[in-house]
Amino acid sequence: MADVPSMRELLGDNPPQNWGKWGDDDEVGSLNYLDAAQVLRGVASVKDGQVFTLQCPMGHPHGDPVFPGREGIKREMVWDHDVFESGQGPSFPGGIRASDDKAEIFLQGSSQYDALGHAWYDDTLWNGRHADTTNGGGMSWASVLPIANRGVVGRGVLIDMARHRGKDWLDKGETFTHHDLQEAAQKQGVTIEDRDILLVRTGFLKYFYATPADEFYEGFVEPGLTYSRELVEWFQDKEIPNLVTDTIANEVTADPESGVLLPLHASLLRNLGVSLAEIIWLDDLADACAADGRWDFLYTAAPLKIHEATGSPVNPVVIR
Ligand code: UVW
Repeated sequence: MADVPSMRELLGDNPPQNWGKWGDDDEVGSLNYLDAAQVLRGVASVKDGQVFTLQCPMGHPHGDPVFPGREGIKREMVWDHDVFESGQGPSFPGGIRASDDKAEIFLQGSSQYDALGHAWYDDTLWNGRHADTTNGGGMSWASVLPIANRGVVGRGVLIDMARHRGKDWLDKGETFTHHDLQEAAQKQGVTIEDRDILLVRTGFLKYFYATPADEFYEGFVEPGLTYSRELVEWFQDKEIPNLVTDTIANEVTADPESGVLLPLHASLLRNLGVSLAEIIWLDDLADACAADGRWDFLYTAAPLKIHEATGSPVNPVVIR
């Protein structure tokens, strides 16, 4: 730990940054790139009318994939047949009965969008606001609500890194760069265009569901994109609004060279305002894309409108 540099030391004093670009009060960041022209570009990539929903189920019998320290949904029935039969349920005129349940969830514990204020360093969040805006019971700045209000719609492009490397899933800690993404894109016959919503499949969720939890979490380190200033500049130059992956945290868990944890959360989310969507199921979509060789589509997503929340469950819908 003593040898690990601080985030500032890793990213430098003048990292690529979009603070102020869309005004001092902006809370959705690079989603601003998704203007009407981008929506229409997404619509233009719909050819067959195939629909895919990308959420992982909450409460899967195998367990839910979550970052260590979090738990999957805890759901319980409030009304069921027995409750009514035992006379403990309400009695409604005419005799109608209903099932009802409630849940305790980590808002970052399922397929999710991160709020732009979700991760920070040097006490400062997206757009330069102080991290004390997370105090007091909720996020008074850059919560997930502005993203939920806005919605995410545009042309999505899927890069299948697992398929590219001939694997069912990438290994723990296996990394790749924007050069690898472009190489895979070229092999797939698709171009990552400016302002595309970038989906990257590693197969790691497939590994999660195929593996006992203790094996999956042992020495927890996911595969993923690895930090370099050049990679951040590539995101900036291409005006990527949203990174969507089938991993729990969108990037290799710890930067292999420095040991710094989640530097892309700092450099993409905090500094550029790139939205992060995590734990997104991409396997069925990838199979369909591989079958007909079309890797672009209309991507739509809207996290839940939860006041002052750090993130929210989401079920993105893709139409191709
Ligand atoms: C952490 O907050 C640690 O990760 P995530 O953004 O994946 O929820």
